[in-house]
Amino acid sequence: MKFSTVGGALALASTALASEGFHKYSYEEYVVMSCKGAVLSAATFCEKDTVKTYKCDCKNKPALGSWINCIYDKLGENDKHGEKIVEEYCSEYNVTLDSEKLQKAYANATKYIVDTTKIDGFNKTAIFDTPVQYNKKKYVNYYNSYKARWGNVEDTMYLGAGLLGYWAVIFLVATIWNFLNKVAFINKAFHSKFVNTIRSKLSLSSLFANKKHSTPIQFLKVVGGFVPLRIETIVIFFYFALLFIFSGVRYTFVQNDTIWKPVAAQAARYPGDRTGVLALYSLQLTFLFAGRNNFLMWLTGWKQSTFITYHKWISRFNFIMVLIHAGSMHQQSVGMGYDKFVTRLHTFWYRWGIVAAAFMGGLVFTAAYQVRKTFYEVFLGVHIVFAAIFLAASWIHATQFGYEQFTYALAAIWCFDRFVRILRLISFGTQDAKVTIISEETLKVVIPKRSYWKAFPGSYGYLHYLTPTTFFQSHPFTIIETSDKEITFVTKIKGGVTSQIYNQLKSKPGQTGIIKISVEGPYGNPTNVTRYDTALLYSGSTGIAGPYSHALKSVQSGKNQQVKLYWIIRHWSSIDWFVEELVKLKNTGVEVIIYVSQPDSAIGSRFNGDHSSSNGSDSEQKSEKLSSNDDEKSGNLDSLKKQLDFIEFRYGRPQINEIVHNDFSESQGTIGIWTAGHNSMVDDIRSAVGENLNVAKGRVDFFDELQVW
Ligand SMILES: Cc1cc2nc3c(=O)[nH]c(=O)nc-3n(C[C@H](O)[C@H](O)[C@H](O)COP(=O)(O)OP(=O)(O)OC[C@H]3O[C@@H](n4cnc5c(N)ncnc54)[C@H](O)[C@@H]3O)c2cc1C
Ligand SMILES: NC(=O)c1ccc[n+]([C@@H]2O[C@H](COP(=O)([O-])OP(=O)(O)OC[C@H]3O[C@@H](n4cnc5c(N)ncnc54)[C@H](OP(=O)(O)O)[C@@H]3O)[C@@H](O)[C@H]2O)c1
Ligand SMILES: *[C@@H]1O[C@H](CO)[C@@H](O)[C@H](O)[C@H]1NC(C)=O
Ligand SMILES: *[C@@H]1O[C@H](CO)[C@@H](O)[C@H](O)[C@H]1NC(C)=O
Ligand SMILES: *[C@@H]1O[C@H](CO)[C@@H](O)[C@H](O)[C@H]1NC(C)=O
Ligand SMILES: *[C@@H]1O[C@H](CO)[C@@H](O)[C@H](O)[C@H]1NC(C)=O
Ligand SMILES: *[C@H]1O[C@H](CO)[C@@H](O)[C@H](O)[C@H]1NC(C)=O
Repeated sequence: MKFSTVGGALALASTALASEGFHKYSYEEYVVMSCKGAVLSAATFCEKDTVKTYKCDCKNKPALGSWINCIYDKLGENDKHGEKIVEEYCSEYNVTLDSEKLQKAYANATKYIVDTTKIDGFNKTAIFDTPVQYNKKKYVNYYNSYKARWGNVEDTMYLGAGLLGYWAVIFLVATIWNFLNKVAFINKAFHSKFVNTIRSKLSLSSLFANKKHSTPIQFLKVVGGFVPLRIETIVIFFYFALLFIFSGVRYTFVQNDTIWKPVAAQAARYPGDRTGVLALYSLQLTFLFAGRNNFLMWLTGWKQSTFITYHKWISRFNFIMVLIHAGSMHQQSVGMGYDKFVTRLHTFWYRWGIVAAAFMGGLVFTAAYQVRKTFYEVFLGVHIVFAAIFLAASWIHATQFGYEQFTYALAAIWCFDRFVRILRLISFGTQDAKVTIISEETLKVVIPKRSYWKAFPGSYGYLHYLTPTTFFQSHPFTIIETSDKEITFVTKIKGGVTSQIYNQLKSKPGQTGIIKISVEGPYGNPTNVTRYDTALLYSGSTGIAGPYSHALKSVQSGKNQQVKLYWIIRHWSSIDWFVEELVKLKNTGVEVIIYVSQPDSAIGSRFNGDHSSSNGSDSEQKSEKLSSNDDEKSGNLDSLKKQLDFIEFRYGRPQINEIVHNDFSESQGTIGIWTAGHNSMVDDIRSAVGENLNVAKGRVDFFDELQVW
């Protein structure tokens, strides 16, 4: 058989596959297909007959007789399953056959059948008109070749399902744990030395001893990123191992392959098919984990940043898979001759495959930490556009081979997330928010809300400032719900949208403005502060939002529990933007401790002599006045402390390990810890919690509410 025939067969095979989608071949179907080839190797009955078309076999009597003779020989006479397949194949050519007709054809064929090998000088390519015995050696070649090719595809489907199964098991365990934990406080039992050791070495631990998880690592100021927790690393590692193993096992190579004669073409094709389809499976996870409304967050209680971590790593592995796929397929094309490669290069599906791979590479590299850190919005825009192009390109490419269902699923996952996001925005509606710059470092955003829209402590929402230049951006901030009628965000002024709003407001009277906004939320997993005998809330800067909400919840619930709220700030003036909230904790059981790491800093305008004008337009003049006079400052400081006499002030940066150790040893019963703040502070707390588990008298649950991605 010539290359062109192989190529034609291949093209037809892919078209056949495309029209059918994934097709599981039965033993009988392999026999039916192989018999066709084995008969064609013995004699020719029609002009232009090929091994992949069945027109001749369905319409030409001796051809049909020879074919069914082979099939019955392999499957036994009157095998119904084999007959069904023949009937199916022939119905495509509008030839209606049934069991009776086939048996008749068989009976007649056996009367006249000849063995062409016994005919001297038999011309195999000349049209012949008597039924023939099939070529037994060729039958084996055909059978093995089909089996290797389609068996690999079938294996790939199972292996792909296995990849998803790996995650399914993890999610199942996580879900059961999450719900047991919510229904009954089973965790109480888990406070033995053994469990604590596992927790501190495994589930609570950062990957390396440097404690870094929320704090990015960086090499040479160019390469960098966030390091997964140790437990996350294990999950990722085993996934990688599975991909590695699944890409490398269960290949059979066939001597005298009838589909791809050159060994290189065959050897490259199997891994090519394998990695391509495994990537399609794996991509489902990539798309699912990237969303804000991923139902697995709700089931497992894991936070969004955990899923983003997995999203990143799975995507990196996928890119490697796609590179192997592309390389193998290129190798296979070239292996079948340079012409074949050129022909393929001119097909739309080959080209869209290249486009998909290129944009996938673009996605991985433009998502590098340096890009996200410096140009978050650019990264996001590029990520969305590239992902859309990638999806379209892989859709077109996969459709050619009947794998388009995978891309439907990807599109559905993405659209669903967007749809829910829109619903959430509609449910919040647009509101006039009062936005105030306080202490030149924070925007305080107070937003009226409808009463049916309810947040919970620790929840966050994506804020849209509906101004012409910013409406399309959405940034996550932690929700403080102090009453049924409004929510508050305290947002640190950084380089992006927060500084745009800052610039709009800084010259306004009182540095305040009314801005139309919308909020997409609430997101996050509710945690129950009242469930613990002791609640330890460690926060820094604007990270106070979550821990404060938990403290407030504890107060409102009236539960008699020990609550300690730490707030670590750099300057005295930071108190200005949170004082109204803090005052709500006065005369409650909540112990509030504020660390001011730069105690020499100036007092904010709020406590700067004239207490009445906290929101006056003259605040700027006041801040100039601040540090001018030490005596005045100490007077103001005294007055600040007097007004906030329920708060304990401590100077300097705290020793995190020390506070955690002391708090654990002083507290009774079960402990819940919530934390958000500076990245390195949160990393220190995580490590301190792990180290001190045995110091605590009861079970300790740790809720790291800082999310970075
Ligand atoms: C769940 C969650 C809750 C948060 N709660 C608060 C809070 O209560 N108060 C507060 O001050 N900050 C909070 N943040 C951080 C806040 O989202 C970013 O500081 C803010 O998006 C920066 O906006 P920007 O345009 O001014 O920043 P830029 O100067 O453009 O970026 C600064 C950094 O913020 C991060 N960032 C920017 N945009 C996003 C985004 N859309 N999603 C995730 N990260 C982003 C990037 O790492 C970037 O390097 C929270 C973050 C998360 C993920
Ligand atoms: N859920 C969330 O994901 C979420 C919620 C709210 C806020 N945030 C983000 O969290 C961040 C808040 O922190 P920030 O960056 O604005 O903080 P910051 O002002 O830089 O630091 C706050 C205080 O923490 C101290 N501190 C920092 N690291 C410490 C450590 N390892 N041990 C002890 N003290 C330490 C600092 O002391 P020094 O002065 O000595 O450095 C400073 O007093 C913001 O970036 C905000 O956007 C995220
Ligand atoms: C079979 O019949 C259908 C309907 O009559 C027709 O559309 C189709 O083209 C036919 N196929 C072949 C291969 O003749
Ligand atoms: C075999 O048959 C084909 C087609 O009829 C013809 O072109 C070819 O010359 C024949 N070969 C021999 C050796 O007779
Ligand atoms: C039986 O086979 C012979 C030889 O191919 C053919 O001439 C004849 O028409 C066939 N008869 C029937 C009923 O199919
Ligand atoms: C929180 O825990 C307390 C004490 O175990 C319980 O009474 C309360 O119902 C819980 N609240 C929620 C919302 O689960
Ligand atoms: C803010 O200033 C206005 C007038 O400028 C005043 O009416 C209002 O009471 C002040 N608010 C607070 C909280 O001081």
